[in-house]
Amino acid sequence: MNPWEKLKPFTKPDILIEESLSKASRESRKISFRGKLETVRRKERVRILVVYRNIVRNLRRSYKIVNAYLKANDFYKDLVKIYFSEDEILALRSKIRNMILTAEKLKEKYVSELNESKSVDDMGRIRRECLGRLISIVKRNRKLLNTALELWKYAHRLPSISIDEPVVVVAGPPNVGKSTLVNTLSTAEVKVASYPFTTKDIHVGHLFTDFYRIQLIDTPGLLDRPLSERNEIEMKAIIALKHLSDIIIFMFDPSPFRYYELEEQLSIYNEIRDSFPTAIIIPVINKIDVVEADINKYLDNLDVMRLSLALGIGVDELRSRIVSLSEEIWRSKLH
Ligand SMILES: Nc1nc2c(ncn2[C@@H]2O[C@H](COP(=O)(O)OP(=O)(O)O)[C@@H](O)[C@H]2O)c(=O)[nH]1
Ligand SMILES: [Mg+2]
Repeated sequence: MNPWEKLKPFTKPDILIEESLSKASRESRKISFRGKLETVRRKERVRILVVYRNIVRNLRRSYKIVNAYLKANDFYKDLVKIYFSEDEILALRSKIRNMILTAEKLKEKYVSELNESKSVDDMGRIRRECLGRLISIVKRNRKLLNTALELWKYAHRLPSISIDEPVVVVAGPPNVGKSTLVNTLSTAEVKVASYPFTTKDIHVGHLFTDFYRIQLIDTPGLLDRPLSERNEIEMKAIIALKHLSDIIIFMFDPSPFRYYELEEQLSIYNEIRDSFPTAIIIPVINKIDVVEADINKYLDNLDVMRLSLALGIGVDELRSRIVSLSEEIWRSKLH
């Protein structure tokens, strides 16, 4: 599952300072009069505590966001590493932890000074000094905190895919029927959800059996072209996909509308098969209702399943094949 999915963002550093100060003055106005010295002491203490709490609450949230990286599985780690380096994340984590510790120490120090102070002027000075130092923690680390926010923005929208359940990835040339297949096999109760995945959207549908769930993943624009045509980000996304692909369905398109000639489709197939050495690959030919290209000439040696999603031919057979292969995968994941 996506470890960022349920994490909340935190207030932007620039807004955080203003927000904390105005909360503090609002709270301090609620203090009722109980003799001059004690009233001032209580007001100043509230101002310190409110600013402290607001800043630390946000720092803790940012810590959780960064720390979630350490709990993520390799699929999510690889996706995050497309845009953030691991060193950067680890450094961020320890810096945020230090910021929290520093804020705690400052609060302790100044609150106890305030408790011992005997003059109104002193109390004002103590509060100003404390708030100045608390605020400067945020100001000095504005860039770091913004990076943590960027991480959240990117990571919390990554698809929610469980590595404990079988994953079937659908590949093949543009327009072959990949999306149609995912929609056809996905059980009706669950809508196919679309998630931004690096720069593309991926679609995740589910196929339910009596005991377990199979995740069907359509990756538009990712596994549909020769490797040489993919940019660096796409290559990294493909690497990330390796961690979770148990089964790959590769679809060939022999129809008059084919995007690539079969020879080329075969070389894309070979590339994908070689890039995902641990996945079970199922080659299928779709659109047999409108075959035009000479399939046998190119795909003779492949044990392909013949399919027409348009006419519903071969769908049950493919579903059974996926379910029976997935069962073993599911059992092995249970260990
Ligand atoms: N003739 C025919 N058309 C199909 C078949 N399966 C899908 N299509 C059509 O092919 C087009 C592309 O399908 P789509 O699922 O969007 O392909 P994708 O780009 O691989 O996701 C759509 O117009 C589908 O209706 C089929 O078995 N036969
Ligand atoms: Mg599609």
